[in-house]
Formats: sequence, structure tokens, C-alpha cells
Amino acid sequence: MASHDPAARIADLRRRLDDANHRYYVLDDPTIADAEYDALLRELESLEAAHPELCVADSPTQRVGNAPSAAFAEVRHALPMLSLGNAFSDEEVADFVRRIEQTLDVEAPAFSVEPKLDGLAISLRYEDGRFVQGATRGDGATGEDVTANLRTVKAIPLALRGRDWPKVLEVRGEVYMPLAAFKAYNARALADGAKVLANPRNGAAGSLRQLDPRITAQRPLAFYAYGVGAVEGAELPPTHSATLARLRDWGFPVSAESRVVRGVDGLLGYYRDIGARRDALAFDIDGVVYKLDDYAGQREMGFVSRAPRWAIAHKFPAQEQATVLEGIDIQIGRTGAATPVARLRPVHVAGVVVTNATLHNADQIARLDVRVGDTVIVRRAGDVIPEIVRVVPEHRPAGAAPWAMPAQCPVCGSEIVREEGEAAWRCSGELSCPAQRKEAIRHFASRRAMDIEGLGDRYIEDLCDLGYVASVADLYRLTVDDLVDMKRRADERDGTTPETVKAGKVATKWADNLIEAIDRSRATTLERFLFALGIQHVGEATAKALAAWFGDLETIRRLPWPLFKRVPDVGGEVARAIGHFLDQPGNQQVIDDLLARGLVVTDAHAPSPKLRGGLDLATLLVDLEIPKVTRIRAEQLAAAFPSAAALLDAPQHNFVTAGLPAESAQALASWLEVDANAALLAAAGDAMTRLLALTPASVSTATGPLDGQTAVLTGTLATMTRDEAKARLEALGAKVSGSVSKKTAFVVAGEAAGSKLDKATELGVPVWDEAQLVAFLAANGA
Ligand code: D41
Repeated sequence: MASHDPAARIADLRRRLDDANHRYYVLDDPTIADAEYDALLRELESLEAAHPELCVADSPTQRVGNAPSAAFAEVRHALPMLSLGNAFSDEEVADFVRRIEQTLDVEAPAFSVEPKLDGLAISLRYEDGRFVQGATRGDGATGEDVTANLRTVKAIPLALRGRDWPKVLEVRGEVYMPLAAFKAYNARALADGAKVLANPRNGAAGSLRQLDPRITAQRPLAFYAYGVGAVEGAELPPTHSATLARLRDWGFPVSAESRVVRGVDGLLGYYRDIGARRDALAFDIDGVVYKLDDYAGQREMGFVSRAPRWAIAHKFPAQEQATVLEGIDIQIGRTGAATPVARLRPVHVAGVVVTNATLHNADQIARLDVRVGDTVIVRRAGDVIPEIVRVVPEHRPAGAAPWAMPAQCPVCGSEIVREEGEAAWRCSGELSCPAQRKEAIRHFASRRAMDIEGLGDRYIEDLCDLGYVASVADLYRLTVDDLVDMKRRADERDGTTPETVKAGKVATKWADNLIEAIDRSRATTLERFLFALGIQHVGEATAKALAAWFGDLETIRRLPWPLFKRVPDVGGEVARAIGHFLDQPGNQQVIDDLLARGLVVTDAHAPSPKLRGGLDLATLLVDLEIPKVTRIRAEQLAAAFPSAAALLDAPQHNFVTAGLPAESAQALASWLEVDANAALLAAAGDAMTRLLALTPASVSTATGPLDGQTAVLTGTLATMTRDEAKARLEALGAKVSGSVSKKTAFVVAGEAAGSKLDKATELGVPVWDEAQLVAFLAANGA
């Protein structure tokens, strides 16, 4: 609504800025983005500069902040808290320095420089070394007494350290919320269904304005000192930088990033250096502050209204912008989690075009009451994904409806469900959902999993969409021809000029490289492989523990879920998730296919001796989570029954004879009546016996005729499965590998043996046929 009448435009700007100020400072409930506020204020400043006759004392340009809210007592600052002018460009910084150089007749004066924290300015009063009063900045002359709240901020000293402090000392600084603390606080709030903080600044401001200091105490606030107010009864050093050092000695945190630099080049160099490192800092900053270091120079420069002419804030581009929410997409993750993603009208935020923002989950959307069509404030801070901070309700289009999670997965059409007690909604399609399949492959190929170099998102998309790959096992069947073919079809589909055709020749180097990378990934460690499977709740640490504890894939893939609880840090939920994964025939098929296509775990070993400790019937009964069967009851049962099988055969009254109270005996009997439970107990009992037989205490480290030799199986055997042949060779001490090298001792070639046989012939590795293998195994008793 640009008006050609400057007086009308000025009035309009003042009203809007006053409004925004009131909401921001008094109500703590801002509705316009920082960038918009800055833009309005600057427009007003320039209009007033062009029309000095229209400038009045109560203009938003003539004051900073607003009246304190009624809840806290007023505090008059002994010395006013100054405001700080802003520079947004190198030219404005050069002007600032030039003014100082001309006024003081100096060249390239020294400046004390530091980051400008995005928190809340406060003043702390110390008398005889004790903290007596803390106040917000307020309008600079009068603030709010938040002493009780500030006492809870651990970074603020209650008594000064060191010696020679003044009788009265006012310290000025910024209270802020470190980013890690902010993220942790919000993660917690999200999980608890509590209100999340819009940004760290609101976190700090909101916390200090709590009427109950106990709430403030729970907020992870921090503090940096950046200056002094009234000082009585002692002399301060002659420079700002030396004063900061003195404050540090007295026990105040001072920014570790503060420096002394000279002249405009020094200032701009600092600005760029901090700007480049901004995302790595532990706190949000919105710019840097330059202060003439020498106090005598400061006094000579003086003030304009309440802003010193010897200091200025050089701001970074704004981190918040308003834009329109054009839609909400549903993204399906590896485990089916359905995450809403905001599709935004593209907007520049801090130098980057933002088109998407995270909405966390359905609860968060409800809490923000975001609707498609809304004008929203988008924030981009550090390396975090842009997020929607709030809605501007005034701009909501008529008829905008509240958002609801769709009933069906937009990718596969399966039902989207929410499990009890969970925040996340999930697509129930599992691996029949192409989105989940792609995510599973992406995870499988990722660096920390199978580390298939070069298998990026685009190839995964095309491989899946064009039908070359349906499961991770299919990756190991791909040929160079498949890849070239896929690329050609993808190019045709997209109408793009085929990159694969250069100078009339089909380029295949990339495909060679990718096939080679897939090949290389075949030999892997057990922990990588377990992690790569993408089992819910099985991250790297759990995968590593499972590998260390059980040692071998064949053991793990046949374990009933309660046995997984023997691994430290694996609880019922994780154990069940692993069990659920392994119970799916499709998943076992994928593991079979992977092994058949040459995947080898290179570090298989016997189970950890520590495992024996927990392999007894009592522990198993506890791990089964049978109602009313506590540790004590489980021990009584284990004393009365020699095995799980014996317990399964016993009539119910025997549980009472074993010493169980009627209630527990009844609960156990009912539990056992469910066929699946009885089967689980039987299977777990068997698995336990197998594990006990495998743990090193009972198995001498195999010394066999094939110790230290590596064998490779290829082709189909008629008299035994590949797994069986592998196990029998291993029983004789051999390592069975999936690929032939010079170090291979021999290759067993069955029916229709392929490239491994060729390779063996080429390298001169001995080749056995099935009859030789059978004879050898028989001769050695395997
Ligand atoms: O980090 C800050 N937000 C910061 C604010 C800082 N590092 N230094 C500051 N220095 C001053 C003067 C030069 C006036 C002592 C400030 C502020 N003022 C300030 N903060 C809010 C209003 C003014």
C-alpha cells in the first residue's frame, strides 16, 4: 500500500511499527518477520530524513522497545542502556569508520569487535561484589526487575571473583539460549506434546519473563557480558577490550570470539570470517558489533539520541521471511514414517532460496494451526532445515481449512496408521510401498552401511521407477548393460539429451564404476550389514552390539526376539522390532538373495563368551515378558523344570508345585494357551541351547584341515544347499568367501558355475567339482 503522500505513508509506517513493537516487546507474540520490521523501520528512517519537518519525538525511530509489562516491578537503570545503530552494507560500515576518523583525526583506529547475539539485553547490578538486581533493557531508561529469574541463570555470577572490583558495578550483556539446548528443549517438548519455542531468541525472552523463577531455572539459558553501565568506587581500564578482560576476571562470560581489529578492512574481515563460521557457532547471531576500543575516543564521539556514535551493529541478512504455504506434501521415510513437508512460495532467506520447510509432524501442524494458503514466517538458522515459525492469522484466506493427515499413503495407497502412544503416523505398506523401498535402498547403500560409492538418489529413483531394482538384493544382479539401458530410458522419459551419448559413442565409464563399487561392497562386516538392513530401532551402535554379541549372521537371523534382549542396551521394544523384521518371509528372502549373490560377512566369529551369562531358563522366562512372571517366579520355575521343553509339557498344577502363587501360575498357563506363545518359548529354548553350544567355553577354537584357507562356492550343488556346504567347510576351519582372488585356496564349482569359475581358471586357483567336495567332507568327518 505505497502512498505518494509522504505524511500518510509515515503515519501508516509508525502505526504498523508501533503495533509490531507492542506485540514483540510487550505481548511477546510477534506477528511480522524481523526482516519485514527492519524494512519498514528503514523506510520510515529515510522518509523522516527526507522530510525533517515530519519527524516527531514519539516516532518508532526515536525509541527502542516499549513500556514494560505490568507483572514485574520497574527498574530505573542508573545509567541508561544505550541502543545500537545498524549497518546493513559495507558502505554503511565505511561511513561509520570515516565519521570516527574525521571527528577524532585518527587513521584506522582500533575497534573491539564481537558477535551480536540474538538474545535479550539485560543489566546486572553488583554492590560490594554481590549481585543485587537484574533488569531487562526495557526502553533503555526503565526495565523490568527480573532478578529472581536471572539468579537462576548459571552463567551469571552471584558474587564477583578476583579482587579490586568497584563498590557499584553494572554489567550489561545478553541472555541467550544456546542452539543445542534449544533443539533439545524442543525435541523434548515435541515428544511431550508441549508448546515448542519458535526460535532461541523467543526461548530466552520467554524464559526471563516467566513469573515463576522455577520455570526459568529449567530453561537452558546462557549469558555473555558486552559492556558496563554505572561504575562507582574504582577506575576501569582505558579501553573496551581491557574492560572485557577485567569482566572475565570478575567471573563474567565474555564472547570467545571477541577481537581487536583496525580500520574498515579489519571490521569487514571480521564480519566475513564470522559470517562464514556462523553455522558452526553454538548460538544464533544476527550480526557483529563494532565498538571503538578507546574510551577517550568514545567520550569524544558522544551520542545521537540514545545511540552511541562510537558503536554500530553490522547485521547479517535476515533469517526470517514471510511467504505463502502453497501445499503440504507427505514424505514417506524408510520405516514408513509419514512426515508432512511444507511447500512454500519460493523466498530468499539469508541468501538461500527456500521452497520447502519441515513441519515435524501432524501434532506440530495442529499446534501452529497452519493451513494451506496461509502466510507463514519461515526461519532458516544455521545448518538446520528451514522451519515454519508461525502463521500470520491476519492474512489467512477465507475458507482455509484445518489440515488433516491423509488416510492413504500418497505413494502406494496403503493405509496411513498411527500406533498407540506414538507421535508418528506410518504408511502400512512396508516394502510394497515404493517410497519405503527407495529409502531402504538409499540407507543400504549409504556410506556408513554398505558404502556403495556413486549410487546416488537419482540412480536409486530411476532404478526403482524403471523396474531394475525392487529390493536391495537386486543391486547385486545389475550389469553394466542394465545401467546403460536404464540411463537411456530415463533420458527418453525426461526428454533430456542423453549424457551417456558423447560424440556419437555411448559413455559407459560411469556404469563400469558403479558396478565396480557394488562389487566392492559385497565383502562387508557383520555390523555394517546388520545396520544396512534398516531394521527399525537398529542404528549403528545396536548393530555393532548385536554383531559383537552373536558373531554370525546365520545365528542372528534365526533367533527368536527374546534372545536379543541378552545384548546390553537392547530392550523389549528393540528386540521385538528385530524379531518382527526377521519374521517377515520377504526379509529372510532378501537376506538369502544377498548371500546367493555373493555378499559375504568377513568377520563372522563365535558368540561372545559373555553371552553365556544370560543363557538360562530363568532369564529367558523374564525376557519373554509373560504377565505376572517376575524374576523371582522365573527362578522358581527354572529350579523346578530342567528346560523350556519340560515346562511346555508340564500341566498347570505343576507351576503351583514349583512354588508359584495361584495368580502367577494361572497367568503363565493362559499365556501358554496361545499357540504363538508356546511356539515362541519352544523356539527360544532351542535357540538358547544352540547358542550355548556355540559359545567358546564349550567349543574349542576349531582347528581343522582347512584352517586359514579360503574357499569359494559357485554354481548349484545337487546334494546339499550352499549354506550347508558353507557350514561344513567352515567346520573344517575354512573361511568361505564370495569372491575369487589369488589368495583363494580352491573354488567349488557346481552346476552352471559362472564368472567365478572363469576367474579361478584365469588365476590358476584349483577347482573342485561336487564329487570332490563330497569325498573331502566325508574323509574329514564333516
Ligand atoms: O550481542 C549483543 N546483542 C550486543 C548488544 C553486543 N555484543 N554489544 C552491544 N553493545 C551495546 C553498546 C555498544 C551500546 C554497549 C549490544 C548493545 N549495546 C545493545 N543490545 C541491545 C541494545 C543495545
